[in-house]
Amino acid sequence: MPKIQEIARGVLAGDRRSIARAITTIENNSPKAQELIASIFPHTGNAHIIGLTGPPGSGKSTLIDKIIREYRRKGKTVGVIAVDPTSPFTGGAFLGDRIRMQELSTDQGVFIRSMATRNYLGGIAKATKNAAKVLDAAGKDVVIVETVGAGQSEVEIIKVAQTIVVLFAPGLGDEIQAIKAGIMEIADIFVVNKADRANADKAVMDIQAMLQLNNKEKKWKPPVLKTAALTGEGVPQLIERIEEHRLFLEKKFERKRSREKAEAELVEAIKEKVASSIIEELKREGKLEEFLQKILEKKMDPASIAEKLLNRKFGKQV
Ligand SMILES: Nc1nc2c(ncn2[C@@H]2O[C@H](COP(=O)(O)OP(=O)(O)OP(=O)(O)O)[C@@H](O)[C@H]2O)c(=O)[nH]1
Ligand SMILES: [Mg+2]
Repeated sequence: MPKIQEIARGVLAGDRRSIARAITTIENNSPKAQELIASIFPHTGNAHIIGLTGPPGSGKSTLIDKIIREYRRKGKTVGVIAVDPTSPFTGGAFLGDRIRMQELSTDQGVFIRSMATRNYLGGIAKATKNAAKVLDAAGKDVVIVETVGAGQSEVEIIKVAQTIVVLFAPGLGDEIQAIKAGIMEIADIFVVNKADRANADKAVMDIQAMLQLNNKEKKWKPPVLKTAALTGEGVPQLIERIEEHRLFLEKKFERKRSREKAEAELVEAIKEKVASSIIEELKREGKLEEFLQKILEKKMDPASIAEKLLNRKFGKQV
């Protein structure tokens, strides 16, 4: 592996191998990852980051394939991060994605990468965010993050996006119920895919009914669109709405959203740094087990221990 600064320079030049190496560095979460992010960070903030989530099999990958082609037709470059919950070696869907996307992977304006959730144990949201930063710094105009909309961790992952697209397929009524918590509130655009199937209109109406209950006071009214990803029908309209949302953010909310995002990122970074430095210290002193034992024996609660440790580290004023 070349040095981090070399990788960073390669990323900024849009070099594919450097981008791949940068993301691998992030996946390994070594101290080098931070050095890398620090050096590319000033060059981020130009890409439009789109999150696309939905139940398994709703057609996310098929749709992304068509979205990429549409953006390419418009002369825009695209990066994709597919956060895949299945093993990269046995997952059928992943294999399908691979074959479909292989054709696109010879296009220099496209970069596609799968990241398997099992490797991260909770850190996947951070890894995804940083991988998106790499593609942003590499000059991609659009970065798409694909996740399977299932639980809280997916909500965390998808929050890295500026525009969140939630995909459904007709007849997946139960899934609509299952993922509606959390995801429904943060969706900017709803898509009912497989519009070629019966019940597509019913699914559109179901979502619209749900939105009427939820979104009364929002300035951006999430549209509900239909697509047929296999044929590409409805994709240009979807891109139009995504662009509209981007302009909406730029005009009205971007500063606020970015500020909130900056704050959330800072809080996250502080938490991580403080926690790991205290835990490392306890490990070095051989005291970690002692404190864990206190919790297990109900002699002290975790919050009180945390306070004690913070006081010790920073003095009483904390
Ligand atoms: N009839 C119909 N089938 C579709 C459409 N879009 C996708 N499919 C099919 O639905 C299946 C799942 O598509 P994928 O794109 O792999 O779905 P996904 O949401 O990425 O799936 P996971 O990544 O496994 O969660 C495939 O067999 C697709 O060919 C569509 O518009 N109409
Ligand atoms: Mg997929």
